[in-house]
Amino acid sequence: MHRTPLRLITATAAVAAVACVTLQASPATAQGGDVGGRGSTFYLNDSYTGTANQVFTYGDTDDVVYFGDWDGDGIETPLIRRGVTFYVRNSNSSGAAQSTFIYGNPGDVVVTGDWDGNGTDTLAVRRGALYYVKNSMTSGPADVVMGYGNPDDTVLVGDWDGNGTDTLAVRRGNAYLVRDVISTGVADYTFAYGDPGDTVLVGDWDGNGTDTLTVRRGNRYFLRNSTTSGVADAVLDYGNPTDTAFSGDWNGDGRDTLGVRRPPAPARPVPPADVDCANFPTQQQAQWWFDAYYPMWGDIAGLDADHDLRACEALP
Ligand SMILES: [Ca+2]
Ligand SMILES: [Ca+2]
Ligand SMILES: [Ca+2]
Ligand SMILES: [Ca+2]
Repeated sequence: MHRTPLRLITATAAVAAVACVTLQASPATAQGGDVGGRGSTFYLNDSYTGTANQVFTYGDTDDVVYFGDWDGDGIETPLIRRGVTFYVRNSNSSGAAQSTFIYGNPGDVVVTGDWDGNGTDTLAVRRGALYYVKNSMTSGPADVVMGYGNPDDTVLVGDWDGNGTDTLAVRRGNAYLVRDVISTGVADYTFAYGDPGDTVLVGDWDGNGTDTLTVRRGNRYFLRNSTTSGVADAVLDYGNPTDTAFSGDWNGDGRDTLGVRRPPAPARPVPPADVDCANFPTQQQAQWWFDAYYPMWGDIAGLDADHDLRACEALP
């Protein structure tokens, strides 16, 4: 697929050496696999500003979620997996699944990509070093079975050569072994990027049609626009260090940007409304109650008439 022209990404530094930044733990994720994390709310950003411009809910907090272009309109949207059933949604908006289908076995590892270059992303099931590639979102046998890498390799999916088809790369530490065809064989080339412990994302950051890597450390992202060894082309901060981040083209402009998945906020206790100082035998007990609710709800029970943050001062 031909992509839109390059647009420069605003970055906090033009170039930075990747290896000199302190590593921070963050959830593992990679384009092609499920996004990981928890939460049914998805915050998508079409640029690298501080606020998501598309926010919606889909599925349940603990669902396994993938993002891809299931209908070929250029926009990547969510897909939920529950066992062998996949629930497709083709817009980044809150709502129900638009179609469902069955594929693979419950224990299979699933990756997604546009294996045949027709513009739609579909599934491949991984069993060890074998990939059962399917070119349609339907039940039935695989279209291609291929072997690549070792059973314990981390696998990434991307269009590394920009020819419109997604293929595999396996990661070993900070080395990436890239293959540009969907067939059994050895790597076409290898490059190194970042540190072995880095979280990595795959995407077309500059919109030139080729997918490349970004490594993530905390809420800092080190973008590189070629699958070659070297330092970051751009560095930027986004979201919170605890976010589960993933990448995709949320608006069909040919450029991949970030999204985060967050679990719902913990339920807040509902403060009782009919409490007053007569409910407490001592000032200290009234104070405990007051201190529990005051930070979020204020003096809802009117225990601090003189507003000095001491509750029920007339109590013993
Ligand atoms: Ca789509
Ligand atoms: Ca396809
Ligand atoms: Ca390709
Ligand atoms: Ca690119």
